[in-house]
Amino acid sequence: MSFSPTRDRQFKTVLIGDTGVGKTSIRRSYMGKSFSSSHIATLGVDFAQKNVKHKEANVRLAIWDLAGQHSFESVRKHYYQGCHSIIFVYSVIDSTSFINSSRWFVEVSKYLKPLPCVAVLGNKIDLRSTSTATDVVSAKEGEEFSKRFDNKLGIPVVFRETSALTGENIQEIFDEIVGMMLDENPLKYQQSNNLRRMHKL
Ligand SMILES: Nc1nc2c(ncn2[C@@H]2O[C@H](COP(=O)(O)OP(=O)(O)OP(=O)(O)O)[C@@H](O)[C@H]2O)c(=O)[nH]1
Ligand SMILES: [Mg+2]
Repeated sequence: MSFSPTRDRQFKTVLIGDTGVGKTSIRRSYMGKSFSSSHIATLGVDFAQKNVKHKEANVRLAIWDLAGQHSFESVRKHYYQGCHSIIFVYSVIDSTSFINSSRWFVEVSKYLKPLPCVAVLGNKIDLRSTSTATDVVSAKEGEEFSKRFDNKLGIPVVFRETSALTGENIQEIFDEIVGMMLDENPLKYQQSNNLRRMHKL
């Protein structure tokens, strides 16, 4: 698909969440790359770009995959600016990462006003049935957290449970995110900002 900056749409999204929840693995799965079972912590940021067709629109999606370690906040803050969506990721077998989603909300709210549309992903569902942890996160808990964006802040939100290992819901969630960004950024507004944003990716 060839990209035309005047005709097509350009969107930026960021993946955030605790270290080890699977942000890089989700990005890699979406890009069609093989799953890696080792955790090589992202240092600062990683980036990927994909051209996708959504209904009639051609979209170039830039995905910034931010390091989850809290010490990298000074790096992350530069990448929130100009985002069209935020993807919060936690692991369903790590309740601390779920509780910390509220901390991620606080961090991103500091740098991005108003917040754009949001996706909440409960990742590693392939491990839930075999996990020995007593405090796995249920789909209901994840959904309740995500509903706060819509109910309290009026921000469009989508919630899904995913597995970067099996690929479950990965393509689907990115399709939904692109759909939300298109709805939230009508073409007229987008065209006037397209070129400027291209250079700020
Ligand atoms: N079984 C299973 N393992 C996963 C899944 N997603 C990620 N992992 C594993 O979890 C570990 C951490 O994954 P990463 O994708 O590197 O995590 P991250 O969120 O990018 O971590 P940071 O870069 O440190 O912020 C790796 O060992 C992955 O193989 C999943 O859906 N299922
Ligand atoms: Mg990573």
